[in-house]
Amino acid sequence: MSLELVTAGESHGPALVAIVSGLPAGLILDKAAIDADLRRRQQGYGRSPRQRIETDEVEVLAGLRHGRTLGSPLALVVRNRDHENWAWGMSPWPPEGEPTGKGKEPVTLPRPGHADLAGALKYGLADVRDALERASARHTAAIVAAGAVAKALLREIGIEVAGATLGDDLEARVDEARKARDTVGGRVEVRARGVPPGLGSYASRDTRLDARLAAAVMGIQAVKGVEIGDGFALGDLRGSEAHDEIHRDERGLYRETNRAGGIEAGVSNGEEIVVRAAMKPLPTLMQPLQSVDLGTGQPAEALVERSDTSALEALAVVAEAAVAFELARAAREKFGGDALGDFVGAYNAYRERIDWSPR
Ligand code: EPS
Repeated sequence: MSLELVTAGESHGPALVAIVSGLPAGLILDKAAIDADLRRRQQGYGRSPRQRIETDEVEVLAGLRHGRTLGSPLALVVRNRDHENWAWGMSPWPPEGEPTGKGKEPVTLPRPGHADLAGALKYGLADVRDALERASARHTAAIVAAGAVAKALLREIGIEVAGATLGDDLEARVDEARKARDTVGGRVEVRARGVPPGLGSYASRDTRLDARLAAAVMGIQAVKGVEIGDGFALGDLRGSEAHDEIHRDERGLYRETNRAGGIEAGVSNGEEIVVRAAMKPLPTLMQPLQSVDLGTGQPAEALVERSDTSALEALAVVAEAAVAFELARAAREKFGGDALGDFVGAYNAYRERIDWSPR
C-alpha cells in the first residue's frame, strides 16, 4: 500500500488540483485544519499583492463522506480567485470574443532563474507563459493541502511535523531588498517528532528515506539545497565526532546527540527527523537582469511582473507539507492497512516488538 500524490493546475488557471490515493478508509479530516495550513502558506513577510486577491480554501470533490476518508482517491481543489482577471488569457478552451484582461500578450523575455527559457526550449513554446504558469510556486498550495491530509494520518501514530525559517531579521532583509528592487532567499528547517525507527530502507537507493525526503523538498520551487541533520558540516568532522552514540534507559534505545538528523543508512532511527533547505532569491526582479527576446533574438531586459520579494516563510510551510507527505508514504508502506484501525494496529504491534518509545 503506498500513498501517492498527483497535482495539476496553473498559477492563473481556474484552480489547483491534488489527488491523493492510498489513504486508509476511516481517517477523519478537518476542513478548518487544512484551510489553516493554506492560510499559513499565504502569510509571511515579503509576499506579493497576489496574496490579497487569494483566500485559499480547500474543496473536496471525491474520496470523503461526512468528513471520513473512503479509501478511494481523495480529490482536493483550491480555486484561483485571480483567474477572473485572466479569464481570456488563461482560458482552458479557445477563448471567445476580443482579448481582454491579463495574459493577452505573449511573454518572450525569459527571466534568469525561472523556468521561462528552459520551458520554452524544451516544449517549443512561442509564449513563455505556457511554461511559467505551471512552474509558478502557486503550485505549492496543492502540496500544502495534500500535506495537511498526510499530517492527519501521521497524527494517528503520534508523529508531528513542523517547519520554521532559520536565521534572524528576515523583515530587515526583505525591506532592504524591496527598496533595491531585488529579492531574497534564505533557509528553512523541518522537524518531525515521534517517527519510529524503521521507515524507509537501505535495500535500494530509491527506498532510502533520506533520498526520498531530499527529493520531496528539492521538488519545491526555488529550493537549491537540502541537508539531513548536520548534512554538509559532517563532511568536516571525524567519525568519533560525527556519529550519535547509542544508549538505553527504561523507555528503550535512544541517542543523546542527533547529528544524523534521525536517519541512518536511509532508515529512520527513532530520533527527530531534521531536514534543512536553502531557497534561492526569487527570479522575478523589478530591476531586471539581462536576457534575450526570444521573438527577435536581440538582447533585452527580462520580464518584470508582480511577484514576491521573499517567500521564505511560505517555504517553511510547504517543506513541512512535503516532508509530512513523504513520511506518511513511508508509514503506509510499513504499516499498510485498508482501514485506519488496521494501520494503527500494525503500528502498535510493531511498537511492542521493538525496544523504542517516542520521546
Ligand atoms: C510566482 C509569482 C507570483 C507569486 C506566486 C509565485 O505570482 P503572481 O505573478 O500571480 O503575483 O505570487 O505565488 C503565488 C501566487 C502563491 O500563492 O504562492 C512565481 O513566479 O513562482
